[in-house]
Amino acid sequence: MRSTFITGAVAIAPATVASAQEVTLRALSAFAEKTTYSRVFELFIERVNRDGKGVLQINYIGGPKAMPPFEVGNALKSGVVDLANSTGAFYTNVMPEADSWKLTDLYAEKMNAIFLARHVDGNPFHLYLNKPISSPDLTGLKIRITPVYRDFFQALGATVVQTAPGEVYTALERGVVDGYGWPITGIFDLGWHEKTKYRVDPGFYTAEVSILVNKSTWDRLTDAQRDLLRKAGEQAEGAAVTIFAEENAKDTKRQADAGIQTIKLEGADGKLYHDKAYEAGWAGVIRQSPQHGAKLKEFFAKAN
Ligand code: 173
Repeated sequence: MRSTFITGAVAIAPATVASAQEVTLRALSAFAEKTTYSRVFELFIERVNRDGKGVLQINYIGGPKAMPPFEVGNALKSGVVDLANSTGAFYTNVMPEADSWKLTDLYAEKMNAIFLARHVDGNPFHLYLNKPISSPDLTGLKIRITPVYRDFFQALGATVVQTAPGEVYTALERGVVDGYGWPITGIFDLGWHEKTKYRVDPGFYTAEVSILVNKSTWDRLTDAQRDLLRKAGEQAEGAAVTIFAEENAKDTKRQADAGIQTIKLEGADGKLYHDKAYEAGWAGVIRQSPQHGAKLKEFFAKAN
């Protein structure tokens, strides 16, 4: 039997996987509980637990209070947890290619994971600032990042500081950073609007948050148990574009109402900003994964 794993304040007991009878899987979210990027996952868990009596139940351990987001990838890989709600940017330590997403084969090969469902889509990232800019030049600015933004913001001259979402508020409050990268939705969840003066438009890329299952766990499940997870996953994935179209509009208005001003990079500046995002983004993917990066660009870059 695996030993109990202790992380932060929470002791995580090993899963009981016995094929034919009800199985209980342990789940973590890399995002704070009940916030924008955990909500669909929490609904997914409710659905599985409601429909899965006698088949499969999920024990939701929680968010970053239970484990720091950048450690969740390893916890999933090793089977310390069976399911994880996370985004590629949080597990590039385990799988560098995750930053460019959607490589179902690589998930099994590199992370011992099954990519169950992407429940965030059509959700652009933005740069948020406390100091104004008048062109796509971030020279002299310190910006909070994850791997998602690193190459782009560095290409624009920024000094970058990687933090988990849970540290953004304090970093802003103490002036450790002058701004941060984050999608269009969710800045109200952790109170960042209080410390944010500007949002830079246009947005760039699209955020990805997904439910992953440890592959060894997956292989031990019965067809009925897998089916339950697949169905709940499909439901979550199917709803993503519609949910985020609404959420994006809602939070854009809420930001304006909260007094966050929009810095619109238009014309040549807007084009340069957009083009740099993709150019620097792809250069970064290819640098981090010489083996798969170029191929990924072939598959994905058309959409840009
Ligand atoms: O900014 C982040 O922490 C990050 O990379 C991310 C990715 C997807 C959704 C929200 C945030």
